[in-house]
Amino acid sequence: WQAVHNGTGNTQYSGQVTLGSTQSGSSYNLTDAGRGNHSTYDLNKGTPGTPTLFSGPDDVWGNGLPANSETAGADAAYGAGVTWDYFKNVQGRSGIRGDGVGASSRVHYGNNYSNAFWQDSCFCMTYGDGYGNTEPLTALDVAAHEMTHGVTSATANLVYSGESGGLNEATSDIFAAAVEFHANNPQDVGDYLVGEKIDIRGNGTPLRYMDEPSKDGPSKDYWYAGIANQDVHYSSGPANHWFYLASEGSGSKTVNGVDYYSPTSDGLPVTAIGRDKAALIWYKALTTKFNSTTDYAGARAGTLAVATELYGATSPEVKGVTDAWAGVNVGD
Ligand code: ASN
Ligand code: ZN
Repeated sequence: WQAVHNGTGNTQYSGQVTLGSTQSGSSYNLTDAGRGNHSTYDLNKGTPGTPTLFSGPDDVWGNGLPANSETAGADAAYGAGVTWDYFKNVQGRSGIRGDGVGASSRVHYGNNYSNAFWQDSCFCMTYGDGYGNTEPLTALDVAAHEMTHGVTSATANLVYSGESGGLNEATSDIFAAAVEFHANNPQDVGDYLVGEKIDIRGNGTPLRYMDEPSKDGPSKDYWYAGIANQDVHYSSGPANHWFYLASEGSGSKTVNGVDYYSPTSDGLPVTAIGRDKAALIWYKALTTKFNSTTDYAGARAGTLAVATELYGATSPEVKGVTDAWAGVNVGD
């Protein structure tokens, strides 16, 4: 017989958490029946290898340390669960496709693999264990980033190159931040940094900064003609920056103990509309206005259309969205 359970995850990045699991006879496995049967598998360094569903005699997963092979599974399962809850409870979306069906997560991919990725073909996320100083890629914001690629594929399906590719990447960073804030986990507070815990550069700095994307080196703060030729992880910068400006406003601010400074291309201030409204506007634009070839001008038009429908043409929200786009050099 099978029963829905709540197990205990001892994660590397997010402390001790509750994980949805399934009891099958005298053993338990990491299939989350409360979230569309999302299942978490061990690739055991295979590429792709044969995935093994995490299972065992107790309902305790990992010990908080990467040397325990269950720990990455606990982090990945937690990230998928929190992201599921965010889209369901905040945006009203049941699962990546909106059909209540869970995806799957696969950890311990390959040897020294310092990345994570989403694939439509398997409806799954895959995580490496990292190389050198890099930690396993299973941090909460990385999981939310990858799972959001699934949502983007199922909705606007933004082509993964040119400006639409930058918007695709930004969508994953925007909801990575929104999920991290929503999780409200004291071990892993919400921030406008991406990948701050995995140390992918080996010097303790985050992978990306949304308040001023160019702090990472190659990411762009502002739109310019020709930005489409950049890698999608750099052309995402203006949209990430738009989300920060709309959420928190321009200039200096400290949020959850993290100091930010967000400039604008025109030097004019942006007044915040708040993170929840900015995320709602992006979600509705993604799912009802954007299409596969939406570019920055189209993202501006789509978000303004949503904000106008939700709050009215003369609302502070429409002004905030407009000013945040002007702040990243996207005008009419
Ligand atoms: N981790 C990367 C990403 O999700 C993998 C890729 O380049 N698609 O953006
Ligand atoms: Zn991505």
